[in-house]
Amino acid sequence: MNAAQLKRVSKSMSYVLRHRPDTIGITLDAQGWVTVDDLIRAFARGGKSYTRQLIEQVVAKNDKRRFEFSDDGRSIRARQGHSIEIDLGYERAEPPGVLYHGTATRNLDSIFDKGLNKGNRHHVHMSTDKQTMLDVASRHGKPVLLAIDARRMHDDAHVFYVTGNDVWLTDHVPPRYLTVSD
Ligand code: HQG
Repeated sequence: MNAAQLKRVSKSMSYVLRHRPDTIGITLDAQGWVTVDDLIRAFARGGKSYTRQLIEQVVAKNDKRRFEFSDDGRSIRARQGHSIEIDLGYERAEPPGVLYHGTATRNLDSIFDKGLNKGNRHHVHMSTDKQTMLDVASRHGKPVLLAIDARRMHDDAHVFYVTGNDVWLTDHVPPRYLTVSD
């Protein structure tokens, strides 16, 4: 399977595991899990013959480690990015001093007015990795990197969560903690 094909499988997995499990007739449990067998059967009903081996490949090769298996390997879920109500059990954590968020330049006025909002997602997404955040920003338009004074936010009692893959989450970033980064 080539990279483009794996990406297509990854996208259809993202869609059902983060947003619309109902479209293939599955339900996720409260923590977002579904058994791999149920997922495979549901895809098959819709004409997509994904094997366990293929799904394992997607989980292992995914650039942003979007998916994870349960410890016993029987179930699978998306690690973040849901629009449906899921309790992912993220750990509250003390953030590094500075985090980055990539956005499109056309959003800057609004962001420096209202702060970073979570939009359709459950949290604002940030990372220590500038390049990843620039790549994320490029999906939206001309990219620009924002530095977030996470240390000061933390000191001011804002809550941060970390996922297993250097994605940091918070509810909202007020403008006073933001600067344009190089
Ligand atoms: C912007 C990917 C105007 C925000 C990546 C962003 C990421 C505002 C867009 C993850 C705003 C929302 C998340 C305001 C925020 N005014 N624009 N007040 N506040 N915005 O896609 O952060 O590929 O929902 O800057 O890895 O781009 O899905 O969020 O440009 O970690 O696995 O509104 O998605 O992961 O866009 O991306 P998104 P995002 P996946």
